[in-house]
Amino acid sequence: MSLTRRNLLASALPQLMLAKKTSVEKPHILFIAADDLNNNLGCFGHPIVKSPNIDRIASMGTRFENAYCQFPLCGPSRTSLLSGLRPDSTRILANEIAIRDKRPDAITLPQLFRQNGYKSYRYGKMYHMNVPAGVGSNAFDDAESWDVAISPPGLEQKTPGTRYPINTNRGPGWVSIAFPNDKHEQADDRAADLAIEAFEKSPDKPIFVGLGLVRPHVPNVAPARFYDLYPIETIKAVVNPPGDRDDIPKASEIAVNTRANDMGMDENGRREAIRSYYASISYMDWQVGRVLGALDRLKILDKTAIVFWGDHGYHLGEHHRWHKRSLFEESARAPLIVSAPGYKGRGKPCRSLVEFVDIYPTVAGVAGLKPPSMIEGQSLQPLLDNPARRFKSAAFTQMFVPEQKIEGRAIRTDRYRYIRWTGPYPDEELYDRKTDPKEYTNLAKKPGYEAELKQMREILDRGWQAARAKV
Ligand SMILES: [Ca+2]
Repeated sequence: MSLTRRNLLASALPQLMLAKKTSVEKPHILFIAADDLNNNLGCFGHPIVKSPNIDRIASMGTRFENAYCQFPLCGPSRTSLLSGLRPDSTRILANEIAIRDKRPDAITLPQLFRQNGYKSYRYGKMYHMNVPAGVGSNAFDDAESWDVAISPPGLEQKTPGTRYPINTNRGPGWVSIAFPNDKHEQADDRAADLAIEAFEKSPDKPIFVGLGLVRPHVPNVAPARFYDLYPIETIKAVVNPPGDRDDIPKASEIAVNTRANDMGMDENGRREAIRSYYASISYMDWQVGRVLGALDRLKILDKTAIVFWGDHGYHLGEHHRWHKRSLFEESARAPLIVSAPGYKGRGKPCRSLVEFVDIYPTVAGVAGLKPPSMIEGQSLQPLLDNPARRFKSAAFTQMFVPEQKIEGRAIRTDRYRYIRWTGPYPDEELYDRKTDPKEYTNLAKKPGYEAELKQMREILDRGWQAARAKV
């Protein structure tokens, strides 16, 4: 009898303790954005990029292997994910437009937290900020989102150091600089310091901290020790098959803003550009690590929900592109990692299709907040518990070129990527990712794919509502 009771106690006790330990009703929110970051991170399987701190967030939470931004450009993507509204609803289809200009009625994610007793902080780039020219400026920010908002300045392309030849004349931002020490002269340094100070001042009362890092956006400025992680002889340039661009629609090439011919870089320049992008990723990751270290030191890591995202992907030579603004996988897909106290899918990948509009209801949900009915995403909380669960049947990404009124709309299903271009150069693209994961062969230009095209057109026409997850 007593033995049974002891066994019962012994088996129940750890579970009770676990339940108590992990049920944080009102967690701190650490909401980290990186700029122009694609999925070239260790935790997403990159063979050489070193990102130990972001990998640590992934080990505590769920990394979304198939997360898609709604618009592959800073301003439209950020206003969409921060408002929970798709670009068709924000009507922000270009940079340099503030959310209130188009949607004064929006309740942004940090604003929702403010309405529910949280103090919200923004350090660095959350909404659109031109980099490098606008670093330090508050233009296009949203006053209603933050109690405290600081855009630290930085030396950016004026940083003294070794300049590597990336061999391009694309403007002052396109430089690669290794500086000799860790002197605090970059915007991200100060932004991370301020985030740390915010947690130090409020360890017990939960706060929402938006940390907006501007790397790995060009200029690729980083301490030399991060360049040293990537000896140039280990860097391989992308090799595209001959004629790859022959079946890419004209609208698609215009949308990437003429940066589709390797930006004039020779192979050495391309390798240097890749290397400096990787060095910038590791430098940005180091800033993330400084903030995680503060959460460790303050003993609040297990009371903090951490969301890490890049605003859209980025081409490093695929299809000869060095840019975003593309509806190919490398530009539409972006990193998303969510770690929140109390969920079971810790350290696991989630391969289900998710969209950046889903970030809003997820972050609100892990803090027990109810999002406004206008938002257009779905909470990923079921996937934080069970990453193997199926979610959406398609993810939607769109693009717009105001000058020529070119509109592109892409869907990603489990198997295919389908893109429709309308405007002066109407066209279609279809890629079978099962047989062509690099999206080199546009099947819309080949006979024999009528059934697949019909199906994809229907999914695009039915829209995101029909692709929603059944939860
Ligand atoms: Ca091609």
